[in-house]
Amino acid sequence: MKSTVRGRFITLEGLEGVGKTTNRQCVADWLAECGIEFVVTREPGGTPLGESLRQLVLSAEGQMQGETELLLMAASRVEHVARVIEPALASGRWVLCDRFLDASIAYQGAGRQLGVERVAELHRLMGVTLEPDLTLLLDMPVADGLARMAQRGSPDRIERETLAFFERVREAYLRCAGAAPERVKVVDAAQPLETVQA
Ligand code: Z5A
Repeated sequence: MKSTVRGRFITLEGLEGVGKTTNRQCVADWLAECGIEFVVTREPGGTPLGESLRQLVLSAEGQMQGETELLLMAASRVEHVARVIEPALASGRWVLCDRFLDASIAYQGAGRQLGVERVAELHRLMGVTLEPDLTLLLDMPVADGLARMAQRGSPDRIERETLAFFERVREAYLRCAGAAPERVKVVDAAQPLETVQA
């Protein structure tokens, strides 16, 4: 009997405006050219409940406790892993995901200053132990990413955060890359798009 080879899990990470969505399409095109079956998805989101949670967490008016924000991100992730990511990988399809746990480490752990270890521990308690096989971290100076975003429509609740918040997020992402260099590959996202994609 033919056994199914487990798919690979690829994530895209980085600050707003670094080009995750743009480059996700490039990776998807490359996988298709290679004849690999894959699923494209995102966080928060990726399931009907996850998309509702995304709407709630990004568009809420006024203040939200950092812990509440973390729990909503994590709730979306639990559903996503169980209903979309794990089944796809088990059936041999690759998964290309716009943001995953590293985003909670960076935004809630460092940006909101809830503590990186606390975020990791919460996920362990919930049984989210899945790690990407490859993470493409698109990195560029915070101000440049925000300038790209300024050309877009009105910012969501998190996009309205301070420069200091985003600097903490960027530093945390770079620390993740330093701690797991075989998994997390840093791409200089300030370069022209063709260079980034190459
Ligand atoms: N969040 C969190 O806090 N905790 C978590 O656990 C998770 C998420 C999972 C939603 O994420 C928010 O949720 C996000 C983090 C938080 N909050 N914020 N703020 P998202 O991924 O959906 O939203 P985003 O980060 O704001 O992504 P985005 O707005 O779609 O940006 P992007 O995908 O990185 O960039 P893009 O849309 O591909 O490109 C932006 C523009 O730059 C566009 O006009 C491109 O044509 C242009 N671009 C791209 N690359 C280049 C190059 N190389 N040169 C020139 N111009 C370029």
